Amino acid sequence: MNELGRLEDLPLDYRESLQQLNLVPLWPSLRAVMPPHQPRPRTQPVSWQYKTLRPLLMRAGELTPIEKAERRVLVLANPGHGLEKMQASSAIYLGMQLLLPGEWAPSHRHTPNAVRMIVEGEGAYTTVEGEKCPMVRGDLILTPTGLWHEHGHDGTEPVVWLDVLDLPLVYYMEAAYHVDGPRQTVVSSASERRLARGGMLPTPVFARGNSAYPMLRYPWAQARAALETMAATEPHEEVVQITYVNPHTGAHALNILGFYALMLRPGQSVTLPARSPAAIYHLIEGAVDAHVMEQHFALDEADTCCAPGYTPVTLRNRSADAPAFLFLADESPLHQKLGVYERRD
Ligand code: GTQ
Repeated sequence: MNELGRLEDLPLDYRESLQQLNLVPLWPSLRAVMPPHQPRPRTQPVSWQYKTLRPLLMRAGELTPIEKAERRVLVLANPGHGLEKMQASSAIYLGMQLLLPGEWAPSHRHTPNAVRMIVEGEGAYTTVEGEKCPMVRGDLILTPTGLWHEHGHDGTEPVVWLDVLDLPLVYYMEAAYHVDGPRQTVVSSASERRLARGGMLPTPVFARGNSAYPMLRYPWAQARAALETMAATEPHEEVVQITYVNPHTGAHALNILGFYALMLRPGQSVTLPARSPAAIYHLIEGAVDAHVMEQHFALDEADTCCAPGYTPVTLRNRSADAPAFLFLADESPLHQKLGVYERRD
């Protein structure tokens, strides 16, 4: 590959003339914006230990009342992007949110899509567009773009969940904004029960237009049971994984980020192939070693790590007699829709 001309090779008066007219020569920057064969991600392999993060989150509970925070969140920021950017990867935002008993995080809606993965505690709920979704450890709750959502807590212990948003992408698009709203009236609950039978959908004849997001809560008990059934009935399947989908369309549950649950059999090790999207790994249950590039992360329950795209990730269950369960989020739907998705074996 031949060397391209540098900016310094150009006469100063020429560079100044270009600059004054808002013009830039491509060739000095061409290799940087499109490096040979594969990108150079800013996203670094990073892990966040729940044990070390939790006391700081609880301290935020003492330092900042919910009225002063609206959402009391510590953002899991990737230093490769600069902490102030609040990005785990180019498209993924991660935050640990704390709600204390009796607290209320008021209703709003925004353009970025969000999901919650419940980490700890009982008695909290999110109301999404009038549907009350109880928060139970391991549940996945969607708050898709534009839908009203608010969080409440009737229990007695702190509740913590992991927020996953496509905020960095929507912000980059200059399309991120929010609107505050009044407290919602609860009109329904349990979309997950209406839609819990695989291959069979409710078919109302006289109902009007269905929501683009028919299922808002994916209970962990059902996801875990699906994984255990898959592991038992498909013993030769190397990767025991489910994708959270929209049950009406079979497509990813949200448009931009993909969400999955993965089970490692006792003692199992799997290497997920290099794919273009970045991904995050959050341990719901068990003990797992994650190997990303030159980094080794010993994940315990509620720990989270991230991996850039274009790199394989090895996951190993450290227990020889118990399964391990992970929640994954990645940028696959975005890459697939844009036609840039790749797998490299
Ligand atoms: O709970 O609505 O972590 O609006 C960031 C922005 C959570 C939320 C975040 C949000 C929320």
